[in-house]
Amino acid sequence: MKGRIAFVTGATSGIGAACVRRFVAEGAKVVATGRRRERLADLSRELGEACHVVALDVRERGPVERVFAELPADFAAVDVLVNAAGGALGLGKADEARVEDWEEMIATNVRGLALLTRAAIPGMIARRRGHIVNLGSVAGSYSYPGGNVYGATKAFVERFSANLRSDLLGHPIRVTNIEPGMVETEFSLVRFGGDRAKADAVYAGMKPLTAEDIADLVHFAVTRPPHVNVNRLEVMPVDQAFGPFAVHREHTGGRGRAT
Ligand code: NDP
Ligand code: 8X3
Repeated sequence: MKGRIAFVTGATSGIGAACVRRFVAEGAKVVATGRRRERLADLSRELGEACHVVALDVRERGPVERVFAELPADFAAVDVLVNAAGGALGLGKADEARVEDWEEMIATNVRGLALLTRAAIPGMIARRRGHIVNLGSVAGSYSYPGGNVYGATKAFVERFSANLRSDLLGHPIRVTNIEPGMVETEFSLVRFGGDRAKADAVYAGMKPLTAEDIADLVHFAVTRPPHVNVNRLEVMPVDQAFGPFAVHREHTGGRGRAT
């Protein structure tokens, strides 16, 4: 990673923060971004000159479009973009979920990720060097109750990543979608609106992935030889797997059958 410059969104917590620390430990320079300024200041103090921090809300189009042009010269030639900013809000079924949560997930996980990527690509093409790493999810491929819009935003990330590969064919720019299952970060705390007991219950009695496990996969993808593109990496804890298809039977009660 020596001589490389990474730009990481969602760097104030979890997977993004772990990527920043891993990249710096491997000799890269990193632009770390997120909304919480105090966390960014902590990261800057911890990592020193190798880490340049920028407060950035990926939902704000103007700042996102300007952010690469406004970087200091020694951080400007970004060749790795890690789109980690995002998350889930709520676990309510489609008829009871908060519409505001849906709007915010779409604004961050879909629109923000797309805008950031769009802003990063021209510089990568000009420098003939680049790698876009997106944080998708198993929720983009597999359905679960209450996953409704969150899973759909991650399906977008998977398709957008693949479509980027089509558009970037002929340029030496790589695109990878990392698709984790359960990773213990602030993800569930955010999903459940700060309810610590509910968040802890998600990981109770099982061994989840860690943010460092995912940073390790991101590092793996970006350190393959230049002719190798890791398209998708799906990963789960050993303690997580798939369920059978759900079938509604009338004798179990619950909602009535469509007539
Ligand atoms: P965390 O909640 O720990 O981190 C989320 C990060 O996103 C924070 O740094 C937060 O920073 C940032 N963020 C949220 N909204 C915005 C915004 N509008 N603008 C800029 N930054 C924002 O969760 P994870 O680290 O687990 O999640 C990282 C990514 O990985 C997400 O996209 C998530 O969907 C995905 N993922 C997570 C899994 C898990 O089980 N944990 C599994 C699969 C995928 P701040 O609030 O300071 O802005
Ligand atoms: C996060 C993983 O299974 O909670 O994307 O949706 S899951």
